[in-house]
Amino acid sequence: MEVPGFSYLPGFITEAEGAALLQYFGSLKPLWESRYVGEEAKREGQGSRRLTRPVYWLGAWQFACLGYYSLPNHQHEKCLRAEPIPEVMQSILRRLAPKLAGHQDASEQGQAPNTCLINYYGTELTRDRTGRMQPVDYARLRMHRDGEPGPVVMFSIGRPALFEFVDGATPKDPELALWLQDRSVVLFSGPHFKDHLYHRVTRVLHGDTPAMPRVLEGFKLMRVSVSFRSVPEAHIKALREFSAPAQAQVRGYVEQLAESSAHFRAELEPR
Ligand SMILES: O=C(O)CCC(=O)C(=O)O
Repeated sequence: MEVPGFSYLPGFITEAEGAALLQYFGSLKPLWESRYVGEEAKREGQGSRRLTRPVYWLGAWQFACLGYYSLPNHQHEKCLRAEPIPEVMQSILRRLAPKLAGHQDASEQGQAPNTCLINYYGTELTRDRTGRMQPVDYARLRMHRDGEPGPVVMFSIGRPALFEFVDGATPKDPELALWLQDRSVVLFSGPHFKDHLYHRVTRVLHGDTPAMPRVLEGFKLMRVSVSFRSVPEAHIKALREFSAPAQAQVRGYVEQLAESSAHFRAELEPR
């Protein structure tokens, strides 16, 4: 499907690439971040604003508690240098370059995305009031806009997901809704799809194929999406370059990441 500012490419990712991506997603330990930490969390009620899904960022990590990168006012202390985008993703992005060029304005031509958000959608086994374990479906993403400049590229792996674009004034009535299939790619850009409409994921279909890796205890993974964006390199900083309050906000998360990541272990080492 192709309309100005939106492209949907079913089956763009090959079976071999899909398998390599799944193996890679399974090698990461995603974080289930909260929007508030520390004193703010106490005010809001601890855990009350957990994100709807565990996430992992590559290139630059944007922590929910610091707010996300967006132009023109949220550029500083939003992006912590993260692990590089792996070759399996880079080679799919290289094949997408001509398509991406059609979504880029003159100043963006030739620019490849330098950061991405990996979303892990699934169900969590939670104890109900009687003490029984019940699966709770968290596989959705609230309506939002991505604030980084330029087009967004998204990969979908796993169960089909209902992806919608909505106008903020009429959110009950999607302007575009489609089921994103396993191994598909979406690109969107421009004043209408990127800057005016919001996008969201409202459902992920249950089922057992493709087989998904186990990433977190008590969590059944159903789908993974990767959304690639571009952030100016000058705005991506090491932890020690953040102010003391920003470092304090994210240190607990970086310590968690460091348990399975040499990159984040190095971030914590004194210089
Ligand atoms: O999961 C998806 O397909 C959408 C992801 C998304 O909207 C985002 O990462 O900003």
